[in-house]
Amino acid sequence: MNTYDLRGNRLTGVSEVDDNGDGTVDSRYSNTNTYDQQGNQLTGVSEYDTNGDGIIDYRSSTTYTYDRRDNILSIFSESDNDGNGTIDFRSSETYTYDQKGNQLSSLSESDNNADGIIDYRQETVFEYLGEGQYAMGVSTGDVEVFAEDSFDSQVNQLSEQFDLPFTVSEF
Ligand SMILES: [Ca+2]
Ligand SMILES: [Ca+2]
Ligand SMILES: [Ca+2]
Repeated sequence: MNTYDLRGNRLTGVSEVDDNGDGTVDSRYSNTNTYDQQGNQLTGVSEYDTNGDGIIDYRSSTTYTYDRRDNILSIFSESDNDGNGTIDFRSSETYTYDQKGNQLSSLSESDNNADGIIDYRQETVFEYLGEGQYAMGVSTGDVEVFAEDSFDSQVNQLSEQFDLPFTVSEF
């Protein structure tokens, strides 16, 4: 059971499982999404009734934001892992880009027990070398802000060069 908007984006999806074929639903999963005018997903909500009693046992929601070029700026997620109405987990991803739309950084943070204190953080920075290659620095743990113009000691610079996983402008 899925519904779609005029652009073909999936608005809702529901799957029901009858494990033993007795005609009674044993578990039910639903997903509801919203989109902006450009077709970018704005929100997504997932609900899971693991025992088919009609009471949601797991719920998660995700919110997305974009810049004017439709580059994704942030993803915020939170989940209620036991269906008691209290959020148990939060995470966020935030991204920055240069003028050409090349990704410059991404920051992942998660609060694994939703107590307001970040438990995990990873920041990734990209430096473009031209001809479709870039260097990437990844920092985990207690990250401090590091200089824009260099990879300092808090960042493990990878000497390898990677083929770009996304489209960039020609240099
Ligand atoms: Ca249930
Ligand atoms: Ca909860
Ligand atoms: Ca925490």
